Amino acid sequence: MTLEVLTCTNKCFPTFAGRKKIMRADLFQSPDYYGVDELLTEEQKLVRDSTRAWVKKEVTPIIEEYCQKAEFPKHLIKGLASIGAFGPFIPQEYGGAGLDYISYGLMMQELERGDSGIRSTASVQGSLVMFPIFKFGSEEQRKKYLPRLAKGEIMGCFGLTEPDHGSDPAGMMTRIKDNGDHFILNGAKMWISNAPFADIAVVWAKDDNGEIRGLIAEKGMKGFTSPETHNKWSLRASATGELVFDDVKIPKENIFPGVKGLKGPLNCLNSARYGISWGAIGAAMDCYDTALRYAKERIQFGKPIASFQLTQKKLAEMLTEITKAQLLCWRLGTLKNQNMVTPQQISMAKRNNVAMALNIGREARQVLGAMGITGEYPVMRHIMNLESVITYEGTHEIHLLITGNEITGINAFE
Ligand code: TGC
Ligand code: FAD
Repeated sequence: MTLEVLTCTNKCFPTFAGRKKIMRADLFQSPDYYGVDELLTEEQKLVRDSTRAWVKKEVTPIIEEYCQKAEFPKHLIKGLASIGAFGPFIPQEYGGAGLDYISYGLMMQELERGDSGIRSTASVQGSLVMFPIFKFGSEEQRKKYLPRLAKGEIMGCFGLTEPDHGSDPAGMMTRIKDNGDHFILNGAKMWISNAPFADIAVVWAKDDNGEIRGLIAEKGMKGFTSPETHNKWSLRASATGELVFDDVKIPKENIFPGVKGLKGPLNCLNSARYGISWGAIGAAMDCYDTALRYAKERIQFGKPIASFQLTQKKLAEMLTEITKAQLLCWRLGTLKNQNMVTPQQISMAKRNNVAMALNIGREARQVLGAMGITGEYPVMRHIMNLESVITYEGTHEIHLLITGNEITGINAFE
């Protein structure tokens, strides 16, 4: 950063306050080293560009403040709905945008370029709440919930993880007991995104036969509470909470008729993990773009730090990894559009791209020196967010073991 571009005080020496005026501006430019844009349709580019414009206008100006005060910016819900971020791939007859999976991925990329917490809210609403209702729900459930979820009139959350069962959801303790015309739900879910403000929860619980069933619990049902989880250093602009069920009466029409077993929630995770593979590219691109601009402007030893070979190595490696991830996702999206993608291919992309983004974030922060630890730049916030993203939706280790199983035919979980 040169003295000339600084807004100086009238004594004309640089101050932190003077720098802040120019640092917060969102000057993001997306890297596209291999011309991946040429592989996209006009509609896909339109979805990407309009989401990017919305993020620049609505998310970037406010996200740091909400992150600092650890609050989800609820006022963005209507805007997210208006750009079609809730269930982009759900057919239009149920209120979705009816888009293809590359468009969905690009939308998640742009939202996570703004903040992982904003992408999380869209992922949960679309892939973990609307998807299971569409795929496993009755026609009555689809008509009752999907259009309102798409419009953001009601918000949902997804309860799979429990205090004692994270990577191993098959061991879940939450139970539904048949009680004539309804079930009685007991148990607790933990680390649930959007739980504190969600109107409905898609919950996974074992029935009297020990089979995993999916159901819709509604806020206001007696015995259902959702306390917020505080003191997070990560994903601070996203609300996380518990779901506690104490003898909650669940009407039988709230059970999903279309699925039994762990494959129910895991199918939802395939859709959300796919979106995260793209989302991570957004966070990585923002860190790279910030580091590149800073390195060209910051002068040390009389020249831009971008002129030092060690800085160039960092930037060149960042762009290489982003380019590889872009190609991985484009191919993954093409397979998904053809209904040919496997859960194992999604695991590979989720694992690779989140780790890639986290590494790029850490390198970018180094390039920014001390400025990298401040909220004046998005880099530290992205790093902190990605520490959750590498754990949720299957940890880095679990996805490696899914790939290991596929390669060797030997299941490390048994
Ligand atoms: P396993 O015996 O392998 O499988 C049980 C049944 O499920 C089927 N299956 C799948 N089906 C669809 N998609 C997949 N990806 C599937 N993986 C397995 C399998 O064929 C079998 O079917 P069937 O018919 O024979 O019964 O199960 P396991 O108990 O050994 O566990 C496997 C393991 C460890 C890979 C899995 O449980 C796992 O992925 N664990 C990680 C848990 C996880 O990802 N939790 C995420 C919680 S939600 C969340 O984090 C949201 S964050 C939201 C945000 O803010 O974005
Ligand atoms: P554990 O399963 O206890 O794992 C701890 C460590 O042990 C990890 O490093 C793991 O990789 C390792 N490990 C476990 N088993 C093995 C093994 N077999 N081999 C090698 N290593 C192993 N869940 C939901 O259901 N809904 C949500 O909306 C949701 N949102 C979340 C939001 C945030 C901010 C966070 C942080 C989590 C969220 N989760 C949600 C929970 C998330 O999915 C779990 O945290 C995740 O699945 C890991 O479970 P765990 O934290 O219990 O870790």
